[in-house]
Amino acid sequence: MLVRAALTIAGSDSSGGAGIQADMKTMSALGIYSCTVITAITAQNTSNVDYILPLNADIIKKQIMSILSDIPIHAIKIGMVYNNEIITVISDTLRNLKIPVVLDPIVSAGTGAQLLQREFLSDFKTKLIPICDVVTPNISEAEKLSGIKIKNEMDIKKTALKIQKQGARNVVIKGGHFRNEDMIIIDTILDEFGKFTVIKNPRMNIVETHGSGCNFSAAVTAFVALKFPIVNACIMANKYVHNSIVNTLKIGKGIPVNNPISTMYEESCKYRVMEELTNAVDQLTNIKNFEKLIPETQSNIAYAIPYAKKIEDVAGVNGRIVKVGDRSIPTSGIKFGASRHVASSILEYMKINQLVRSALNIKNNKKILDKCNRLFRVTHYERKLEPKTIKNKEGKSISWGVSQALSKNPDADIIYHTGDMGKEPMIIIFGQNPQEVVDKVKKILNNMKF
Ligand code: PXL
Repeated sequence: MLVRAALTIAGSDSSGGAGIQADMKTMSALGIYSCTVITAITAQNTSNVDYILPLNADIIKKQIMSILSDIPIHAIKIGMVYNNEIITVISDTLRNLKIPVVLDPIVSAGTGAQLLQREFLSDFKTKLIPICDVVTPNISEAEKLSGIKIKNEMDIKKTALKIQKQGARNVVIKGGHFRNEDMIIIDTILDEFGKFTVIKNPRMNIVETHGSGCNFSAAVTAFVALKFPIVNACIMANKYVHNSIVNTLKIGKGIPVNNPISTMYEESCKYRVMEELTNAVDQLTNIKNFEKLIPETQSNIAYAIPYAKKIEDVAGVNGRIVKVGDRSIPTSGIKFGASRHVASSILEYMKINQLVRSALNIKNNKKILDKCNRLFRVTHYERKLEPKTIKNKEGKSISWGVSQALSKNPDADIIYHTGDMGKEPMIIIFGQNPQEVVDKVKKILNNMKF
């Protein structure tokens, strides 16, 4: 396999969320092979940086030379540099290379510690900014580099122009820390032709995520290594990091950690979910007498990706599995977000057991329910007892019912209700995957006489 490689020159973060560790995850997730040069070792967790050990110039230079003498590197990222010795050796070693350089001007950690000693800011500006193709400061880093206090969007543009004058070809100022009234985050790119591009994202309800800056500059580096022009690389990296912030992880006691693997993980899970569900629908519709279990409102079978949070994370038959004479057929293919009711019941079940990710609704009559009671762990809820406030909220009835039923038996295979005015009685069969659900259907039918 032909893979393009990039190099990150950065600090090690023992908590795994930022620095070298974030860069490797991000680049790998974007299909880039990552080589690493470690500049400093930090002892830190999600609350504090406890210790910093900067490495000496000699070992930093040796790491860079080892890699460059062997592996074709298509882009280089510079992260934490800490002191003048490190700044100087990187600048001297990279100065005459023809490889694009992305510079993340890291001054301090999200948890507060100084990651560039204050007295070396001017060395940083004179030795590293002129050798980079793009520099990616956040608002406070941009203020420190430029000496401008940023109060509005005009100031952001002024600041970008000033940093460009210091020698950076392109400048991206990340607006995540910039407070404006309309809850929009603005990232501003100033390219080498003097053109501004503004990227807007809705602000999320997250104050700080550990590693998002590293993920962004690593993603820009990966896209540059893939030969995208800098502005496109920044736009793509912005989208990528936005999704990794949406999926942020509360892994320790301190600030949440950015999750750059999440996009790739979700996509690979979606593929497997589609395959397993398609196979289950094939099996179901070929089971003799399955149509006898299909209710008036028809059936659907659904399957959620791990850690599913919303209806769109759950796949189902686009339409329903319908009874046609003595056969059952799916009206259409499998689609994410296609099922509302069955998907809501899975999402509710997953709140108490993340492993139960599949379900199917079938008809509820005495004969079928008796078999279920004999064969499985069954619980139920009364739709008639549903509070009015919930009834009035579109899509909330099922969640309410499933949580009521599971409070009586949190290990149930089956949840049923006996209906209400205009609501058909229903049975929902749950399982960890669609195959388990299909096997439960087979068991019910094998025990029934027709
Ligand atoms: O997010 C900036 C950063 C970069 N590099 C290292 C870090 C941090 C933040 O904590 O620890 C090594």
